[in-house]
Amino acid sequence: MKTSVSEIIEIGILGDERGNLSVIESFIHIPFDIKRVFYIYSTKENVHRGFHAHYKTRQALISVSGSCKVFLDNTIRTDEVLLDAPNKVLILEPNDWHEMYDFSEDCVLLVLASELYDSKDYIRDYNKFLEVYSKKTQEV
Ligand code: T46
Repeated sequence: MKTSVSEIIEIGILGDERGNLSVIESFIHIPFDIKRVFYIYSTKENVHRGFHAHYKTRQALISVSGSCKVFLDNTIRTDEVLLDAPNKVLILEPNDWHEMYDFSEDCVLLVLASELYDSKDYIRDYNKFLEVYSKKTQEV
């Protein structure tokens, strides 16, 4: 388990007179195979989402439109990341407790995930998260 909280990858912007295009390929730009894609949008004012970690799933978060903030906690460190550009990719490891908030009205938060959806992969109780990860994170 890594001990640094946030890993931000800046991907290239392929621009020409028509506008921009950015690309994310498994194992080239992000360190896992993409099995699932979902996106969060039309988020109401003052909404906070997330409040969990995972057992197995690794994820990449990109605000492809607008902006939002992500709070991260890996039991050793906490961090707050502003996702405000479509070429900024936040890698979330399973042991990153995360909360998303301050969504702009036009925010479209794209999430690439390493696993298919499984509700049993979620740790939604903060004390359980500490129990599962505090020792493992310190062992690195
Ligand atoms: C995460 C953050 C960044 C599904 O049925 N399939 C799916 O693939 C997903 C992602 C969700 N759902 C269902 C489960 C809930 O009934 O959609 C509903 C909303 O999901 P949730 O409350 O988990 O949404 P967030 O924004 O709290 O968390 C989501 C992801 O679930 C989670 O993996 O890391 O975005």
